[in-house]
Amino acid sequence: MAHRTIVIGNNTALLVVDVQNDFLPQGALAVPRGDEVIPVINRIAPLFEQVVITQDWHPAGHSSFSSSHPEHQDYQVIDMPYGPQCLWPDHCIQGSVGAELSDDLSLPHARLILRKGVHQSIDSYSAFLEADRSTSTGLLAWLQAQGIDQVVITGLATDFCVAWTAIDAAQAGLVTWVVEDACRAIDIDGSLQRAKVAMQDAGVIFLTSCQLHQGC
Ligand code: VGL
Ligand code: ZN
Repeated sequence: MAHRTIVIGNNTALLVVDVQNDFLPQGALAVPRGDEVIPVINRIAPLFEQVVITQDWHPAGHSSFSSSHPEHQDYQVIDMPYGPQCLWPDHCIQGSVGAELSDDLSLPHARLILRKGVHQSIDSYSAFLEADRSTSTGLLAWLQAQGIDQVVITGLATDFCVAWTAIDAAQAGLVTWVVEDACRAIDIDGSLQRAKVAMQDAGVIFLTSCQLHQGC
C-alpha cells in the first residue's frame, strides 16, 4: 500500500480509543494482544499537543450485553430498533475496575476523556455518533472548537470502536489516520477484514507508528 506523509500540527489530535482493563488480557472482553498497543501509544503521544482519550462506559444491564437478553449468547447479532447489534459479555460497567483506563498508559497531557455507550438502550462504538446514528457525543463540536481538522486514531478494538470512530471522523470531514500497530482487533467472523474495507472506503488513511517518527 502506498503511504502518505502526515504533518502533525496544532490542528491534529491523537485519539486513544478504549484502552481499558476489560479490553486487555484477563479483561471481560479481552482483545487478543491488546496490551501491545500501550507502549506504542505512549511513545507517539508526546508528538501531539492535543490528546483525547475515549472510555467505553456502560450502565449495568446495558442492552449490548448478552446477559440482558437471556435467550441469546455472547457474540450473537440481534436486531435492535436502530439496526443489528452484536451482543457482548458484560464489560466496561461505569465505575468498575474493568472500565478504568489502563494504569500503564502514560498520557498526562490528555485534555479530554470522552465517555460513550452511556445510554441504556443504545450502544456506541463510535466516539462521535451513537449506534442509532443520530445521537451525538459532542466530540466533533469539541474538536472543531479547538481548530482540529485532523485526527490520528489508536487503541481498541480495530474492528469495532476504532473503525466506527475513524469512519465517522472521515465522514465528518476530518483528515483521518489509523496507526495500524497502535491498534488490535477482536476479529470475529471476518469483522477485521470488513472493517478495513469500510475504513478504506470512507477515506481513512493507514500508517504505522514509525512513520510518525521521522526517519524510520
Ligand atoms: C468495543 C465491543 C463492545 C470496542 C466496545 O471498544 O471496540 N467493542 N464495546
Ligand atoms: Zn461496549
